[in-house]
Amino acid sequence: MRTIERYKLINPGDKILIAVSGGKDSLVLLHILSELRKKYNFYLKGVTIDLGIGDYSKRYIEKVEENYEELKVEYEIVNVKDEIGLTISDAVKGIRRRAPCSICGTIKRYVLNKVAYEWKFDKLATGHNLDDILSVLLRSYVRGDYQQALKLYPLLPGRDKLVTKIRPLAETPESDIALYGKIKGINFLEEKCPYSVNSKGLVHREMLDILERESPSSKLSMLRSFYNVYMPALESYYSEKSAELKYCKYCGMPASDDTCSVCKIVARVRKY
Ligand code: Q46
Ligand code: ZN
Repeated sequence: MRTIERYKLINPGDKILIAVSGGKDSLVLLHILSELRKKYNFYLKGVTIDLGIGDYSKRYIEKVEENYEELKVEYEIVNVKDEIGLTISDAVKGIRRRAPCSICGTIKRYVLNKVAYEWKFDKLATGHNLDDILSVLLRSYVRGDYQQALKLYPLLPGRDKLVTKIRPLAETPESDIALYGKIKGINFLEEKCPYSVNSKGLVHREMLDILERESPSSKLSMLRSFYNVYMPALESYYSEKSAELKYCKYCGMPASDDTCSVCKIVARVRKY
């Protein structure tokens, strides 16, 4: 509630689509938003992507369905193959040199935005937590990709076919989410995705944990100083350089050049 109110994430009457994966963060967020529906007066619907990662997909879909039904939240399961013509396993096998989670992340962001736009939702809520956001921030700092870091705010306003994104758990550490899930007895999938082994970002998380242990509340103050001090400076720097929104010539969705990153993945796998 503190994050929702501080960053004005929800307005009365909003239609909010929540992306639920079956893991603890998105399921905890589902339970919290479901409980807050009356207080903030918004409509909530869930969406889960069937990524086509073998039996793992079947197991997380079962788990999310149990939770949606328990909370009486309307939901839809969207099959990634119906949306882009490929499963995540097809894409990962077809592009060996790119990390699976990078391919999957690009595709998931695309599909979630596309359905939220087509279903006319005001906002798309995701379960990214404090540790997720700081580890991306650290990676973008290492790579010098500060434009990426500008997308890490709890509220990312949409425009045209880009739906507004909200991250109500942006200031909540992963450990608090795990504890909340345990206390509330939330039934989530403990099994990890088969592609998550060796995924990047673990070392950044460990560094952040060391920092927090040595100096408690470092994580939150690091995030707040980024939002309050560095972000405004970066925004004014990049606003002069930011290009107009372009559209993909194949699917019509927003893109940074004439082909969006998902149509590029599809073309590489299909070897056009
Ligand atoms: S589903 Fe996709 Fe995750 Fe699996 S391939 Fe990686 S990003 S780990 S949250
Ligand atoms: Zn496209």
